Amino acid sequence: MISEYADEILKGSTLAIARVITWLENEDERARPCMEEIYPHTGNAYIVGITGSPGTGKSTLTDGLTWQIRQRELTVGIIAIDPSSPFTGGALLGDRIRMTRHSEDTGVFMRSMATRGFLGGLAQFTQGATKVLDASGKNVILIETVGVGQDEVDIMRVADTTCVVLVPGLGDVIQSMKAGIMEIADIYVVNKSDLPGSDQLYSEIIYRVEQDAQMKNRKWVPPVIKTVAVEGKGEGDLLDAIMAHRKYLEESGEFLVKRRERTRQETLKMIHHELFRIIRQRLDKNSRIELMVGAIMEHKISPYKIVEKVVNEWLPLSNR
Ligand SMILES: Nc1nc2c(ncn2[C@@H]2O[C@H](COP(=O)(O)OP(=O)(O)OP(=O)(O)O)[C@@H](O)[C@H]2O)c(=O)[nH]1
Ligand SMILES: [Mg+2]
Repeated sequence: MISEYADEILKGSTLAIARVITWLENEDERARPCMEEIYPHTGNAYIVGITGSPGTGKSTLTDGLTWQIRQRELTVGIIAIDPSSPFTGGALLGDRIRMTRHSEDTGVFMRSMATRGFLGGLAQFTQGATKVLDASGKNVILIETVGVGQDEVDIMRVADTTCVVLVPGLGDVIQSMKAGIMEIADIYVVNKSDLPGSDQLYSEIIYRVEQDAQMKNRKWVPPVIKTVAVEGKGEGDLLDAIMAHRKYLEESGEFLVKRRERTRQETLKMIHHELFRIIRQRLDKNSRIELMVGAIMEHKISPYKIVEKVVNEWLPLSNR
């Protein structure tokens, strides 16, 4: 039964892909044996992250980029981490994307995923979903995520190439470029280049990028690509830039270094997650955690002592 799903995924069945991604989403235990079986068939897809503030046109760009990739006869998997933002609202986004021109194309799998009410770690879910799409034979996987917080930085670590989308008129560009963007951006996209202020934004980013590259002695200087996603303009250039970055990574050897580091982080996170899940389950039993919290609140015991006690139950000092 379970390996049937693995088989179906390897054959590219949309139904099986959707089912197992739902398992991952719900932290359903049925996902694990399936993931184990498909794992040997992963590692072939190229993973592209697309991030930026709400409403910058990420979904429109993803759609155009998908079209460009399909023109080159490659298949596409899309994971959109839906911000459930007040701008669009959770359900709407999914509906909108399903209505795009790719909905009939079997070479494209699209999954929109709400952050609201999500059980597990988002980054961990994204990693899993990416592996499912990878094993199903999708050549390129696009991950759309909103914002530039720590969550997004974690999600973007899954990507081989990360595109940061900026638009004129948001006003917080300099601020957001300081806040971690420069660490993750391999390519900058100035979308909505039809709007006033886009030339200025473009020059500003180039200036900052070059300054940063010089200061940190970067070998890859992120290119800045102008697009008008609503008119389908510039997306071919964007795809060329992504391919150029891929070539750079592969030729410099950074590709393997990057993927190795990712594998290390993923493995550590999985161990962390699983240990925590087990301990959490036990602590929830008989409301033990509530008793502990009560005792801490009454200052009968310190949280430090509790941590020591709990850890000692599972990993006695003599074993460490
Ligand atoms: N003028 C202009 N509008 C654009 C362009 N690209 C997208 N838009 C519009 O910007 C709005 C937001 O586009 P989306 O693609 O939904 O943006 P998003 O970044 O995915 O939004 P969230 O997922 O809600 O963060 C829509 O109304 C688009 O039509 C562009 O190049 N120029
Ligand atoms: Mg979107």
